[in-house]
Amino acid sequence: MQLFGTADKVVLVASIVVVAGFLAALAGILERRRHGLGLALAGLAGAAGLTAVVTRAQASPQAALAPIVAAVVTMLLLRMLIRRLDTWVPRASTVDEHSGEQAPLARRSFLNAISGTALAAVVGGTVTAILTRATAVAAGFRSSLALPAPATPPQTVPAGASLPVPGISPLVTPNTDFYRIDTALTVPAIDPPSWKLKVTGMVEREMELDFAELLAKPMTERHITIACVSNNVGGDLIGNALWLGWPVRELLAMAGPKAGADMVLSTSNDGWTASTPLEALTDDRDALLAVGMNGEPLPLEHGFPVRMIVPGLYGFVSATKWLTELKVTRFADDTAYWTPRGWSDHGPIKTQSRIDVPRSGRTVQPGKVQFGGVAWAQHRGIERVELRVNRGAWQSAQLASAISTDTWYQWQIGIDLQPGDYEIQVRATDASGQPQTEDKAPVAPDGATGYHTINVKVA
Ligand SMILES: Nc1nc2c(c(=O)[nH]1)N[C@H]1C(S)=C(S)[C@@H](COP(=O)(O)O)O[C@H]1N2
Ligand SMILES: [Mo]
Repeated sequence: MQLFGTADKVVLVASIVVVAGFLAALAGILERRRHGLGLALAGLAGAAGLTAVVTRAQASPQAALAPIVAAVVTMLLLRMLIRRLDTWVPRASTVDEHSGEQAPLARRSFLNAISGTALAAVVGGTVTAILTRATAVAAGFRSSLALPAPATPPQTVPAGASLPVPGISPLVTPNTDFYRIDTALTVPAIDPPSWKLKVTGMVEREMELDFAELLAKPMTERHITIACVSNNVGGDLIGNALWLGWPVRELLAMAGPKAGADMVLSTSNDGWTASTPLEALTDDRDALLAVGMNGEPLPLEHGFPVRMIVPGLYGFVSATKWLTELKVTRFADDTAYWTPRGWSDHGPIKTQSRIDVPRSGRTVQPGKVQFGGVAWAQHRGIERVELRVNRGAWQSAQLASAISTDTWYQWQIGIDLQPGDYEIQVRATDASGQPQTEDKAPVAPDGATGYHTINVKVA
């Protein structure tokens, strides 16, 4: 989340492959030096893997099986391959100058062992695939799921909300283009019949809700723009979707929060947690227990079957995917996943704006240059967007009509530019009249600030 952004999983998996390859080579060399040494290394690696697996929040017996099977298979193969290799090419200490004639046969048996290894890898892979069929099961449930119609339909999207500017971010982000941020290495696979949401903690009545009960509730459908606190100024960790769900406030009203509670700690199936102010879940802003995204069931990677969506708050303090529990509590008593890792316990979204076109570094034609982009200040709304060229006077852009204050706004402006190099900056002002700050702040602990700045060459 901090270092590699959305590439973190690719980097992690690539490093695991490199480290595993290195360890395997090392085990081979050690085992060849001295029988037992390489086996010990394989055993150690297996034990490390087992520890990593069983200390995870959603540890299952099947999960523990993988590192054990892998370690045992590795040790058997290592022993067999080194024995074969020893008969083919005797180790230095036992070299017999006259055993050369044995080589072709020994060589064949070593090659057989290698193909045996390949076969074992295929069998192992198949077994793993069977063990991870849970994903296919969840995907199957998802594709046959019929979402209920909303009792409260979405706000109508005003005709002028989408501006005809080529290259501008679409007003509604398609699911396939929607940014994804989470700590899950493999996407949790939850089949709806086994899903349950618990309401616990400082409540009059603890509650439990299953998926069928949730789908039977009167649903609300709303466009809401969610954003990641790790989004750099000008970054793309933000998206706007049409979410279908049951307002969290209805469930909390049934449970009855006790006096003194000020936070809801939401937990996901994989143990990740978020701290959301109780107020944001009980006021009229339509914080949702979402089951639908842009007219479809939630995609697995966006939280299937149920996630939270809260207008106005960064995802890390509100948008829990694969949701399983809501604990009503106090900020003084409970801490969410990112808080001890250098991030805030509160995360209201900061007013921001972005230039989508032209892209920074582009060369454009002299004359009227078309600029366009998006601005957001969820739950407050945007009043004005302005651009300035080479730090000159601010010029007002045309601001498109809003779907609601909980979504981003498109803007556009044409500016006459003669040949030359230009620095262009954008700033938004929220509906309370507060302009976004020019002061640069990093993403941690509670969101980046500063003006999105691009450079264009006119020629
Ligand atoms: N279970 C779980 N939910 C999570 C997270 C996570 O790591 N695990 N990350 C959060 C963060 S930081 C963000 S910005 C949003 C992103 O939601 P998306 O991946 O659907 O865009 O999910 C939130 N929900
Ligand atoms: Mo995030």
